[in-house]
Amino acid sequence: MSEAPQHDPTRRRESPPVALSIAGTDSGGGAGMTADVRAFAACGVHGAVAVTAVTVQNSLGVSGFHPIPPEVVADQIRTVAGDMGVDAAKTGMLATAEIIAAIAAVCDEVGIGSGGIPFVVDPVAASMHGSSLLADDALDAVRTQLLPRATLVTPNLDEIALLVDVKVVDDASAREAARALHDLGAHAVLVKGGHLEATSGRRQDECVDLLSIDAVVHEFRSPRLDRPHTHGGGDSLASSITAGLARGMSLVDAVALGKRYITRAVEDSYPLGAGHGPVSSLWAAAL
Ligand code: PXL
Repeated sequence: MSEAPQHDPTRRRESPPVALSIAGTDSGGGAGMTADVRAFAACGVHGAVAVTAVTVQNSLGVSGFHPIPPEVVADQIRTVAGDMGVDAAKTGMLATAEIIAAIAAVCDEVGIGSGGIPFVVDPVAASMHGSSLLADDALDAVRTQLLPRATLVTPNLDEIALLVDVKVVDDASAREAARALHDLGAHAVLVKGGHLEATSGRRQDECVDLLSIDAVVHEFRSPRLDRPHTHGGGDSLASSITAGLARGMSLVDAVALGKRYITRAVEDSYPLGAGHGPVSSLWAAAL
């Protein structure tokens, strides 16, 4: 018979590393900062949040979003950084150019990004159902105000096409996309091959992500899992990498952690509602 867990009433933990999610909410609990905070916890990191927008959504899609005033977004970042400190930060849905400008200014103020506190930019443009989560005139703000501050940018193939007008179809175009994103100022680029059709020379059963650091390229291979419920997958990969950076890992080790996390989360993804369910972190529950 297994023994009951021993509790030590005198035990006090040290503060864990802190990661900050600068992102939108998802009322369905699948994506955005809801996914980020779950990934942070599963990867051993405390999650703080600066909410950029409230979305109204369920498994069938996003039916509305309401941006938070830019100064309130900035104040959330300032107040967290000034008290508990931030070991790494990550952006997701940012909604408007004004919010991006406020984030850029406060990041400079508190030392996030630009070679200081690791700063992961996940350039979220749309939901998996195609709803826009970023105003059209805000793309340029991502290019000019976020990428130059980014330790790592984690675009999917659609976001690459929007940001640098490169259609990624193979390894050569993935490297071209990474170079174009470096040219915009990003220190490192993760080109996620998950949506890339298997082409000649590529195995059907794996997806390959390219991590380019100062134009030195590392490949990450993982099994290609055919699952219908992948809502929040991109957010979860970027936030688990952020957790690794908050723990003091190198970029290569943090991306390896992120790949382990997302592979398991997609493997365990579950149906919810009538539409797309989320990737899961429930397997990480130890109790
Ligand atoms: O997965 C991208 C994303 C990010 N943030 C929020 C979202 C979504 C997708 O729906 O709703 C708030």
